[in-house]
Amino acid sequence: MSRIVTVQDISCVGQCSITVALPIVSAFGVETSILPSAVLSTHTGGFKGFTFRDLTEDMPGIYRHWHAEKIDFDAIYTGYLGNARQVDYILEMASMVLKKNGLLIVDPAMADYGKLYTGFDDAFVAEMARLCSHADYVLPNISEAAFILKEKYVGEGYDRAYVENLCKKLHALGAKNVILTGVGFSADQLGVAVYDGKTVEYYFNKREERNSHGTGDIFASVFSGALVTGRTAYAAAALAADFTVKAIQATADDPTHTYGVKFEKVIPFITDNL
Ligand code: PXL
Repeated sequence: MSRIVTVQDISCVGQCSITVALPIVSAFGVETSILPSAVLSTHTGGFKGFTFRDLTEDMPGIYRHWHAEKIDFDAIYTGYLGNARQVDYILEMASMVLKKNGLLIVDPAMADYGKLYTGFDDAFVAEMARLCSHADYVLPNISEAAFILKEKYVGEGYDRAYVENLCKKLHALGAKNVILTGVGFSADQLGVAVYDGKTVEYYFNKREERNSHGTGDIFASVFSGALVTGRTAYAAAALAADFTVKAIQATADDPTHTYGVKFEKVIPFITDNL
């Protein structure tokens, strides 16, 4: 059985980050440990006055303890980080507790629609780019890829050359495999591009009307669970895309539910297909 540790924040309310990763990765039958990067009362998208406790300085003590206890992991899966200094700690942690041939999966959760999330700046982007350069798998959306590479963000109307340039440059940066999310070449299509350094493959669904918060975290969690249980990157990305669409659809009957999506209702889609 695999053991994975996920490094991201605890947004106490908000259906994102650790509150998504724990149930989803666990649904694959994978033991899921956590290293919280920060504790917030809610996520930062659309709430005002949220609390924020930065846990950067707790991190080294936590993974050094694991190392002393000879606890190690098949994968480290990182998401939203509370501070640029956490990148050095994650790399040290990987050198101490990631198994030989273990996977570093990095979701550079920091931007959407061409804008950085509240609280992030260029220095943070530079450190996230450095973390991506060490990753076995990176899972940026187009905004995050553009920030990391200092490329122009194009919201719509881009072509395959634009998408494949982002994939190839992320690979040239050092990321061994690239899963670029939020890709669509027409108004009714949305999906992913998967690049292993040789070929770019696409997987699309019909685009849902609603833009929803936390879907990047849901995608990355399904992808990570599927990958460590033996699926190929393409199959894991396709499953993650399908799950994310179903979670958005499961929320469609409740227009007042705006801060996240009801992924809980879709967990059987994972367990029924194991
Ligand atoms: O869903 C990404 C995410 C995770 N954690 C926090 C966030 C966001 C996006 O805004 O604010 C705290």
